[in-house]
Amino acid sequence: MLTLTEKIIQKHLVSGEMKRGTPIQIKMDQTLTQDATGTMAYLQLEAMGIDKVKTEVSVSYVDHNTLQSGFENADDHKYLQTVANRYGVVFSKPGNGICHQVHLERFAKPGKTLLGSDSHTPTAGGMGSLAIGAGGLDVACAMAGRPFSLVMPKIVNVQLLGTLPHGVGAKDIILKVLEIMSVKGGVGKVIEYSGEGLACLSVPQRSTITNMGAELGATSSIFPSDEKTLEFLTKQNRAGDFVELKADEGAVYDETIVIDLSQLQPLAACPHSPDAIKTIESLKGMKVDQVAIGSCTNSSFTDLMTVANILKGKKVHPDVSLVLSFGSKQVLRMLADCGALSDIIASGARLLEATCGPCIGMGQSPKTNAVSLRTFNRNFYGRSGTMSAGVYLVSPETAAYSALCGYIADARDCEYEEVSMPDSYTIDDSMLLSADCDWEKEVVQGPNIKPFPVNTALEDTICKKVMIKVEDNITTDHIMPAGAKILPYRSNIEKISEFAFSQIDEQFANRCKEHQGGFIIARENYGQGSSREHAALAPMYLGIQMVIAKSYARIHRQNLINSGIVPCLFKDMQDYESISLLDELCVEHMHDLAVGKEIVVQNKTKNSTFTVTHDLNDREIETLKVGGLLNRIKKEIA
Ligand code: MIC
Ligand code: SF4
Repeated sequence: MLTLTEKIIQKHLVSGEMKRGTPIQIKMDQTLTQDATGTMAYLQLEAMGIDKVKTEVSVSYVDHNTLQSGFENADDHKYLQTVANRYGVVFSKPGNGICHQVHLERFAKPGKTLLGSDSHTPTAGGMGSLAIGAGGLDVACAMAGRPFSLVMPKIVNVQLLGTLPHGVGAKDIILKVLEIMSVKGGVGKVIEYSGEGLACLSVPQRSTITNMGAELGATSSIFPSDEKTLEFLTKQNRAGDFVELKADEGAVYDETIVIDLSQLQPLAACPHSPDAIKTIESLKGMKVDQVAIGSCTNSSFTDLMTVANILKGKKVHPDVSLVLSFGSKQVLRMLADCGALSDIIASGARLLEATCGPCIGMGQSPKTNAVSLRTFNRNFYGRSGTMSAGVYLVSPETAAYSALCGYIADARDCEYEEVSMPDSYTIDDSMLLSADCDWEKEVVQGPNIKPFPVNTALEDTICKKVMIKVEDNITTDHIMPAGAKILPYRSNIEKISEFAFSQIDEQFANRCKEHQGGFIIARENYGQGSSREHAALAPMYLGIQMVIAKSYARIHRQNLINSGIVPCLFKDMQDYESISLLDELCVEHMHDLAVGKEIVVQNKTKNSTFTVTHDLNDREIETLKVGGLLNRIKKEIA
């Protein structure tokens, strides 16, 4: 009796046993990268010296960084296009859409595994694919045909009952799950959805839910592949990709959560965390300055048709700036063809291209102290580009109706026509450049693209100072912010490292330079959020050798190890309390690092000693000892 997750893992298992909590390796059928993490991933792939990618399909998307305000973005795009051509990777041109939306439309398949260098890769779980986010180097390894290492996850069953009421969206389901489980409740788990409530959810709606499963810290989220999956695939002219998939009757889950959809209310995640959930009823009437609709969570054709139906014949409130970005060219073109785009424009909405846009801080930063309602998945402090703004994450229904009202409003009070799936999707893959690899063509690497920085082997004794001490739930946006100013340097670690932790500690980079790096001290869920390995590479470049925290988010922990930074665990939070900024800490015998072996830390400044633990396995220890994954692979190849 197996869960759906176990069935897919079993088919892809390369090593290990499906015993929860133990290390396993699985084969990856598909990969995806996006531009902000992709340049590093392809530089790493080039360093591996393979002739062609070994996956069934690998796609390189350009969706994050498309403003091209200087030569930097354009350099990155050209490199990505030519390197894709060289290695047999499909290239999705800028403007073709957000990676997760396009992948769902054109590539994701039930029962397949997908590894993506973006934390929202589990979006494809909406059609029964086991899709996992990871750092760029892990994705490069998967492209080179290496199995992906992970810990066999626990499996949570979320049973959905009933049907969604008018004015309540799929977004409200995942916000409810976030309220129940919190931003760290999903670490080490896959969230599997089941129950009669599935019948009212289309693939795009299911994908809203699996997308934002990333905010639970979950390894992945997945829905069964059923008649709704077949309907979506058929309408995308891909019926041949369908296979039916579900958990066995009597499969054993580690946890079960039951949600009655008919009882669900519209919800919002309040500043600054996706799990700070309140009902719209309790927020109703709060004045709104900006409404932003789009992102990989809520920019499907059906989502934006719903928005168009709410806006139709009405005007956006004079005090509100409403901005829309589209999930894909397919979505945009279909809205144009059916006239809905005209309704949207007539309402006074502002339009952006089919990219991540304001979700990653590429423009549309709200005004000082603004209330910004967004259909996105993250509302971390500062991510919008305006430190004093408060971002509320809501459904497209709530967002559109509130944009008309000028205050937070309950879409259950709004009359609009419900949207059903289109009869068919418009297929036009002309912005997807084929994966025929062309050996002759040169890989073009402009001056913005600097070599991938490689760490040196682990030192036996580390005697260094504490460079920063931070609180719970530090996000990768805190560690390595994004936005229009910083994102153009994603291919230049030396330059981007100047911005590490800049939103919470402007002196971090300078301090590291002055002391040649040292330690980071943190609390729970360190590194939640994005898959950006820059959040490990920049600290590594600045000389950080060890992080001591209470717990880590999965992808960031792996990125630290891949970069050769040792992630240790506090045994006792009194020890955290005892450490101050610039204390000198010493650890010895790091070459004897072994599974389960504690590490003694001397605090030379405080004249005290404490022990820390780690949960590293043999493979991870080996990686750390040689100074990171790239060194290890090079050694293996040699
Ligand atoms: C995000 O939503 O934070 C991003 C930007 O898509 C990141 C990837 C990145 O930082 O490039 C993610 O989710 O992994
Ligand atoms: Fe892009 Fe935002 Fe989705 Fe990240 S969360 S992939 S920035 S749309």
